[in-house]
Amino acid sequence: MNQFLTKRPFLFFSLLLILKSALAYLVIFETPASWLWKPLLNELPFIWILFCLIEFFSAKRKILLYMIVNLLLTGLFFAVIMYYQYYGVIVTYHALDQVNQVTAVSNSVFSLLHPYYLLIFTDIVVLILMAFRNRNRKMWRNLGSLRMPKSVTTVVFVLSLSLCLFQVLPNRASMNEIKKAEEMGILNYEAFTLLADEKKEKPVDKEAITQQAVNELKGINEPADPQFHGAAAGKNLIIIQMESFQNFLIDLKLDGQEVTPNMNKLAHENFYFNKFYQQVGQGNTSDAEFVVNSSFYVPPHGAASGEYVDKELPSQPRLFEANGYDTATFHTNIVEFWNRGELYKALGWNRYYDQQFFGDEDKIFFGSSDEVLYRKTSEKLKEMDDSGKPFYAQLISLSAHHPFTIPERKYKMTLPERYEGTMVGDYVRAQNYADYALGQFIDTLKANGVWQNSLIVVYGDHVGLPKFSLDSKEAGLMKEIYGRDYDYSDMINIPLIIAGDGVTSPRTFDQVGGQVDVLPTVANLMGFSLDGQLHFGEDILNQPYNLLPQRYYLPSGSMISGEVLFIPGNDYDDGTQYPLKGTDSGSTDITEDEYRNALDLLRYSDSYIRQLPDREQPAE
Ligand code: GP9
Ligand code: MN
Repeated sequence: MNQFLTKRPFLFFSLLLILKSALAYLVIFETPASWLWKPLLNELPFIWILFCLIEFFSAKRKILLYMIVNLLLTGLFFAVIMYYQYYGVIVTYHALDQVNQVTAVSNSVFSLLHPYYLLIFTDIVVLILMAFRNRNRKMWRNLGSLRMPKSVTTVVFVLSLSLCLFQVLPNRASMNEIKKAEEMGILNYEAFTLLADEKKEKPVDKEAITQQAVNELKGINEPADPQFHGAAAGKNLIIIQMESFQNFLIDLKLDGQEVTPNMNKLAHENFYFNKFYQQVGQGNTSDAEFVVNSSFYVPPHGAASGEYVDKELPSQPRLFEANGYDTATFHTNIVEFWNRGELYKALGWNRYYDQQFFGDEDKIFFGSSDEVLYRKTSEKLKEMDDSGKPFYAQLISLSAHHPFTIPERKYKMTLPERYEGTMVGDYVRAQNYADYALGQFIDTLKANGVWQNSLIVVYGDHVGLPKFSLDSKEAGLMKEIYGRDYDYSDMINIPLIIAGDGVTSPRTFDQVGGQVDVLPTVANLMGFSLDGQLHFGEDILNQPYNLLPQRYYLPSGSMISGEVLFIPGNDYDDGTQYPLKGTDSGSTDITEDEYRNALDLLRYSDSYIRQLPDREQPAE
């Protein structure tokens, strides 16, 4: 090996990096047959460009440079694999603004770390050890003299560069990021996203972005006399955002044991939407807070709490305040996480309660347990209710957070043996605990009278069990739960429940809805006018048709409408139509017009927000 390494470092390191890219391809792309030739064709040219540069410019420390490039590219492949395992996304430099949160989510990161992925660093450890062995030192030092002939390097360089351009240029307009990375090659894709400044895209003129234009794109008409208008007028609004709560939990029984009895009861005694979908992006929980409270879509890159917070956002807290309400939001983590302090100002909340208020009593993961969240919040809500001024309060639960390994003292159920030690089992048990805590909250509010004065809205913030994170045993357990393979549309399916004494009755709605629809639906129930407040969601108590653009957790250009989830290929024509699972009626394909309209809606939302006036910053 020594000989090969020292005489032919170009080939030696090429071989290593090809094997590493093959591992990434095996994990990420669903085309196992191509796992070896694709990396050869797609990754090697980029690697060779770097290696040629070393050959051109370095004499003395050549091996050291090869080792550094090897380390950097290995680190990149490793990050890509790990990130994909959690989010199903090819990570790019855009995720770097999340780095400061990596320590906070370190237990999530470690739970995803299959030891076998660490093998990707084996060669680096071995090479470093070899370099320090005494008898090798001299040999390493002399390597500078061994250069590839300049003519060969030049030919390889020009060929590699041409091949890279040949892979990047035809695929740059591709809609679906995973396809794009597969066609371009992962390294080319990384370089391309870094160099192509997508913010340059010209925004849609703000004069053109009207409610009428949005409604036309969505193909809806607002009824003159909507049902349930003002049915909850004068009530408080309490919105509970449940961490990682997916819809399959509703009515789930494991060997006869009900997992979420309180949510089930709430769903069956009230309005329950079972075809409701997440619309979050990189900002996860905080994006769900943003979408629900603004009725805008998440930005093309980054978290809304990073991208949009300089703006004075038209929002649900502002709408309630304008109608005489007090507003407050409650979460047991610190407010700096996800830059929420700024997000809350942009959304116009009157107050927030974070770790400073909840303390660190009974901590699970980032903050106090859901039991503490609900207990302390219910006291506050009681005070607010007694003040005579109606309120809008949002609660963000936290205990059922990835990796779902809640402490044993919080176990409220016994898992069937086959679920023990799996992420599916841990997830179910954490949600069972979250449901237990929610049950206490409901009981307290019913006992102290706040429940009777309030409209309650409950939904899940986002997926807890990404399809990409499951090993084969866990995929088997999901199959047992669903009675079929667990698929994309299941993954992003969350429940929405609306409950209010004298307002709701037992009823399950099966039209499609998404987080963006909460604001207009609630506004109608409260009897508030949305004239002059642009919203991309719709009142799902009055609109049978919906069109929900998706991004991030599914490739850009994905969308749900009718009975179908559509995921594009490079564009519409090579996309895939996935009938929503569990729908009996025949599904009609999503049309190209609907697809283009969904993309326009995303552009409209982003353009509108970017042209809003900046928020007034208080003088220092
Ligand atoms: C912590 C919470 C983390 O405050 O937002 O949840 P996540 O965004 O990772 O789902
Ligand atoms: Mn979350």
